[in-house]
Amino acid sequence: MDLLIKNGTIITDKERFQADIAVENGKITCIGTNLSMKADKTVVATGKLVLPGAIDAHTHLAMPFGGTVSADSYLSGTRAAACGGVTTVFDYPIQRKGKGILETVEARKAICDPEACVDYAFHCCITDLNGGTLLDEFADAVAYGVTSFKCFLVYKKEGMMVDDATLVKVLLKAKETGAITNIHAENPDLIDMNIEKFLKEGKTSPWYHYLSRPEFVEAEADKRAIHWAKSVDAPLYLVHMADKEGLEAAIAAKQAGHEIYVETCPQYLEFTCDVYKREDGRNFVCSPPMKGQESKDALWAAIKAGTIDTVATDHCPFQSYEKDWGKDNFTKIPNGCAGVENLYSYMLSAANDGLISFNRAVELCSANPAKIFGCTQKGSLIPGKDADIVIYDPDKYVTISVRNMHSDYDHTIWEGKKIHGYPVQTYVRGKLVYDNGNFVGEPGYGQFVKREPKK
Ligand code: DUC
Ligand code: ZN
Ligand code: ZN
Repeated sequence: MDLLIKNGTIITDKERFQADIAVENGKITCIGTNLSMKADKTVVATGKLVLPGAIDAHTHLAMPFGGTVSADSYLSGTRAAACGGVTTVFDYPIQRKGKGILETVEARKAICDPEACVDYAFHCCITDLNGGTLLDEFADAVAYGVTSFKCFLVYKKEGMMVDDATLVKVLLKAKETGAITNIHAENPDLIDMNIEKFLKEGKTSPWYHYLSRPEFVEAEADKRAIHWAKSVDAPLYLVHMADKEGLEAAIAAKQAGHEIYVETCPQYLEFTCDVYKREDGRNFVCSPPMKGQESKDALWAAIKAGTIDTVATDHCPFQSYEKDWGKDNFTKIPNGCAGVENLYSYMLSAANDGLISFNRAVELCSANPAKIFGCTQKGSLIPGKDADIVIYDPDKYVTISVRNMHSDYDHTIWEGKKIHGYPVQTYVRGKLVYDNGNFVGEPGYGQFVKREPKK
């Protein structure tokens, strides 16, 4: 046996029990009480929780965007992930006009593979169907292990937006091939109209980033995406939901029996649009922006009620000097914030403080993303699965600071946030990658997760 974790409290999405876990060749081989086999390494987890590693289903590493490239490489982003108890990250390669899906994915994989410190998977963003020929590549992409595609309903000027016909074609082809379509929903025409108006009026502070993309701008696009998914009976995953009206529409569609999943992010659970009035408001600029208190309350209610399916981060940090490009014009601020290292501890802290159960935190951050996206070896602690394991100290207090994070960015929106309980060790397929504040993993250890299509 390679590893024996003794006497921890095991938490899955459904259960809580005291047991030992045995690991060999990267897999969980046995879970039981008083396991006595010989192991190369024994870890005593008395008083600690033992959890499945988190899956951050939404990151943008080394992403060319906003006139620059996001500040975390595959190396630093996955190093930070390991230190936050995230054992798999999903990244979003962007297929550009004239390019193929596998061509796009393989180019990113070539960069990611030697750098990844945790396991990784790809959703592929589709921006152009290349006259329809790209649709013929979906089945190959699915066979390769990329079983989700993404459409942006925004970012027209950036050449990433798709029109409704393209969206419907993607929805249908994804359904036919056992894949799922992810959507970034905001209405681009309304955003452009608002931006033009505000800039003409000299309204250039980050507050106008929010006012150019308020609640109803997201809600319209959410509802449009839901409408098309329902109309063609295709599965849909709404990324980074931040508004109450869209959330209610998604929940209504789910409850009517449609296969619709909702993701939100810690920043929408923690902050409101008031952050854009702060002196450092530009650091919080991301899209969609944080919304008002009513939306925040609705998101928490859905987290508690079980109607949100996943929490992921949209991790896309930029350095301060890049955020400063927008000091006098909010449209020049690169969109995105840090989060991958904070995801699991944030949701587990909410559990520790009694807002949700630990089972629910595990469901949102690990079990559900594994199920929705076909990571059959991930997301739970049972014999036969990958030994992606987090040992968590519920009594440890950590105050987040850029100084104790493990990314390459120079500031974080989470600065000063107090976290109750914290991961003390992270294992990826049985290998220790994080130990009590320190990264102890290895670039290149992380593997591509070949995912299974829907049946
Ligand atoms: N939103 C962001 O804020 N950053 C990256 C991409 C996105 O959609
Ligand atoms: Zn997005
Ligand atoms: Zn994103």
